[in-house]
Amino acid sequence: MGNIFMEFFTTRIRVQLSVIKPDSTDAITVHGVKKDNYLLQIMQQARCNQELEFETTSTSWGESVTSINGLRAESSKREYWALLDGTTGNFLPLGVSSYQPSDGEHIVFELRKW
Ligand code: B12
Repeated sequence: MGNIFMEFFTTRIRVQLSVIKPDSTDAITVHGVKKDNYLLQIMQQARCNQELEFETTSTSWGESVTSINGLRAESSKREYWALLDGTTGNFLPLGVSSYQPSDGEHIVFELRKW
């Protein structure tokens, strides 16, 4: 039942996003994220705040990130936007439309080659 009382009790979390480009790094913190939101929804919230720009394409695995902050991954150059855990440096196990970050998590988008 989505009434105003439910909204009041919704747990909010904070997620840090970093975008690593060849010549610069952009870092933002997205506040007031609803717990259990997918990473894609958090990115959309950051886009609403005009702190992030991105594009995705639909695939059988969900949404694939193709461009961030004006930098497009060129598959002809074997480039892609990798999604990394900022603490461990490990790859996230899921794409942006499946992964649900937890409170205080730091996510890194890095342009890489395969
Ligand atoms: C090769 C591959 C890649 C290559 C694709 C480029 C290429 N041309 O080779 C690269 C290295 C780019 C890649 C990236 C990622 N991948 Co990948 N990838 C695969 C793999 C091994 C084969 C895909 C394939 O070629 N299928 C055959 C073709 C004919 O089918 P297709 O649907 O057209 O394939 C395309 C999509 O699969 C897409 N793609 C590949 N990986 C992913 C991941 C996501 C989340 C999405 C939406 C699309 C996508 O790229 C393919 C080529 O265009 C699969 C495992 C598998 N066996 O399917 C994992 C797999 C799909 N990838 C996976 C993951 C997690 C990722 C990343 C999120 C990893 C990361 N943390 O950065 C990123 C995507 C980030 C983003 N930008 O959104 C997971 C998805 C799990 C899930 N349920 O979400 C899989 C299942 C591997 C696994 N078991 O963990 N991947």
